[in-house]
Amino acid sequence: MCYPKFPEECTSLLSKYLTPEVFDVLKDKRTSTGFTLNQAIRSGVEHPDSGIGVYAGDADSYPTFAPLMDPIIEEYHGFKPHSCHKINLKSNHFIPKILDPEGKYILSTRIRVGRNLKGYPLGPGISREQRLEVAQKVRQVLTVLPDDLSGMFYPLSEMEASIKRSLIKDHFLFKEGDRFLEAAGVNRHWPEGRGIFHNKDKNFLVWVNEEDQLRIISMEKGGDISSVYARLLKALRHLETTLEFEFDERLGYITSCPTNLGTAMRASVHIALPKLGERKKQFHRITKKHHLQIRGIHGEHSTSKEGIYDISNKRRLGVTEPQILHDLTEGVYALIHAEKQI
Ligand code: ADP
Ligand code: DAR
Repeated sequence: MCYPKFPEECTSLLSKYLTPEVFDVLKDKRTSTGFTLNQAIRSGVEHPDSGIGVYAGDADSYPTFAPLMDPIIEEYHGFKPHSCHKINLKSNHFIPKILDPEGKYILSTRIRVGRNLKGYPLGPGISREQRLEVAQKVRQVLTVLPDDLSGMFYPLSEMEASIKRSLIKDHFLFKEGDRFLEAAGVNRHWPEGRGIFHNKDKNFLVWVNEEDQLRIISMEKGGDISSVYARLLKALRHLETTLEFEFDERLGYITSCPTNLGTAMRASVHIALPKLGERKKQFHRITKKHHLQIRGIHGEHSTSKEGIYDISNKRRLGVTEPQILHDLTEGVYALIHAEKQI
């Protein structure tokens, strides 16, 4: 394996931190499941427009490739190597704030967490048989969820194209063919072992074997972050009684992309900010101050439409879940205030 060449304009954290010295230390290393540096960096080498450019093939990838992973984690999350992640899912310390009483700005709210089963490799490194085993185990647990969480699992391989298109259009189902995930080996044997669980109201959903083995999602129209969060906590309490998730004292919940470590939580609102959207500097100044990220209405790598944006927390590691919701609440409050002022 030779040292990869990154184009001048490449700004990925991989290109910044994979120095020739780090490469020499890591190039022949393998993790406990045999995952290599070449596999971990393939996405960022094939796609120099990556923001990060590296994926973990198993939990052991983080200690094995630490000279590369740690500086990327530190820069993305602002997380010091000697720090320890703190989880706070037990109590609802989040103090809700009425953000949009007339419903003029916030169209919908979604909170998701990524989880991976303990003892299995992650998406980039998992085998076909292991991925099917994960799907089977998760499906068994999902299909016995009680009350308002109860619903059905829909394997992607048995889903009609028209249903798939409509679920994606309505923001319920993951998009397919992400080139970064493709290059990382996450999409191998697609669509085998992939699917979506959702309840009758489609306000509780679980993606199975997309970028992570589970993406556990609570979402609803409007801006009631508290109600969305309470449903997610209830679902997690149920799932944690039977499923054991990959967890590390320092890095929190283990995920295939380093940007999702820790809480693995992304809390977002779809919000109409047509005037502020025309003032990019002011828009980004407010989101940066509250550690927020701007995405388009179809999630990552998509564009906004009619002044509607996906606003969500950037940091997931080194912050607790209530702190993430606090960042989002305060940030959205400031964005709505700025929109009203214009
Ligand atoms: P993830 O949040 O799982 O990392 P994406 O950013 O790709 O992934 O978003 C996944 C889907 O969820 C996309 O269709 C996106 O439009 C939708 N989505 C995200 N936030 C919201 C929201 N607040 N309301 C409705 N849909 C949302
Ligand atoms: N596209 C990859 C991943 C960035 C974070 N998004 C995730 N994990 N979905 C990149 O390096 O830009």
